Parts: sequence; structure tokens; C-alpha cells
Amino acid sequence: MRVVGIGAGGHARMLVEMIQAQGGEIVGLVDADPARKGTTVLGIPVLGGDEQLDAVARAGVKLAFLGVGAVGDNSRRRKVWDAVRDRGFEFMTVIASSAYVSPSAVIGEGTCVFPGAIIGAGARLGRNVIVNTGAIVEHDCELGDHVHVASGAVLAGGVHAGEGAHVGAGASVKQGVRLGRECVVGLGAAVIDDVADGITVGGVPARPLQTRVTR
Ligand code: JB2
Repeated sequence: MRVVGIGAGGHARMLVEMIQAQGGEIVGLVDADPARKGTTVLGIPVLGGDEQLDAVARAGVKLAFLGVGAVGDNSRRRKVWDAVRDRGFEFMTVIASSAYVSPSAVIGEGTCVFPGAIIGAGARLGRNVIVNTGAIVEHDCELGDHVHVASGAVLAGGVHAGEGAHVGAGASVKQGVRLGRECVVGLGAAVIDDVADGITVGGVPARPLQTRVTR
């Protein structure tokens, strides 16, 4: 399986190793930073910017992975996803070999489940979701497209997270809570009540910190 990577930072490096461990062939990376062109990441060449994707497609590669991460604001990840899809690529779904994904869970296109993460029975994850290292998404959770559950966060059973929501590292969300679209749960927070769209919450128990204009 031949695949091109979008982004050449730390998030991409994690994915490169996960994909290589499963025998995937990464033909190159593209990165918006011109200074990265001609460098290598874990031995993989950085081909240049996204304009290089057309040549990659002409060479017969139709699969990409999204290596552009984010902490808090997932709008960049959504824009890059849309732009790469518009160039005709499909996204690779990446499940680390050390992750556990329930056979009854549903995982959307391009969603990445990192080492040591757990996805419980009946969970439904949309497209381009990140479940980062060691995070737990319990049974019957529903995560919209572009959601990021950061390292070590825990979503108890039946949590809903709207499109583009971010759950910070080490945060916990009580069972059945609904997180609005593009809301942000701060690092280490304990969320016990629903969070409206575009709101940032933090603390134990979590309280609103600021409001962001959503799309
Ligand atoms: O539109 C784009 C684009 N926008 C940013 N196209 C392409 N091809 N590349 C893009 N980038 C590139 O993504 C940037 O130029 C940069 O090189 C890379 C992002 O790397 P960075 O190291 O800044 O962050 P990251 O996304 O790898 O990781 C963040 O998110 C992870 C989830 C960090 O906060 C990590 O700590 C975190 N674990």
C-alpha cells in the first residue's frame, strides 16, 4: 500500500512509524513550510508543498494520511482535509497495532487511533478523528468529524463530541455528556456537564473559560 503524508512535524512522525510498522510504503511527505523541502523525516523525503500532490497522484498514489495535528483548534486540520480530498485523494485510516478497537465500533475514513488507545463497544467515530496515545473512548461514544481526543484523555460511556471538538490531554468527560462542535476541553479538566458549541472549558470540575465563533 503506497501512501503520501500531509505534514512533516511531530504528529506526522508518529503516523509514519505506525504505518511503516504495518508494512505501508510512504512515498513522501508534503509540508507547507518551504524550509522543509528536500529534508527527510525518519528517512522519508519531504517533496515540497501541497502542489507536489498532483505529481504524486499522477504516479499512481491515491491514498494520503493527514499528519497535520493541532492542539485546540481543529479548523486547520479540516481545511487541509478538504483541500487534499479536492485533489482526488482518499485518506488512510490508521489503527496502531497496540490500540484496541472493539469489533462493534465504527471508524470513519482517515481516523487515526494511536498506540495504547482503546475504543469501546458500539462507539462511532467520524472522519479525520484523532484518538491520541493512550486515550480511552468508551462504549457508545459518538465523535464527529475532525475531533481530536488528546493523549491520555478519557471519554466515559455514551459521550457525544460535535464536529471539530478538542479534548485536551488527560481530561476526563463524564458518561453521557455532550460536547458541542468546535468546543475545547482544557488539559486535565473534568467535564461533568454539557458544553455548548465553540466554548472552551477547563478545571476540575470544568467551567467555561472563553467562547469562540464557530463555522
Ligand atoms: O496545509 C498544509 C499545512 N499546514 C501546516 N499542508 C501541508 N502539507 N502541511 C501543512 N502544515 C505543516 O504541518 C506545518 O508546516 C508543519 O510543518 C506541520 C505541523 O507540524 P508541528 O510540529 O507544528 O505540529 P504537528 O501538527 O505535527 O503536531 C501538533 O499536534 C499534535 C497532535 C503538536 O501540537 C503535537 O504536540 C501534537 N501531539
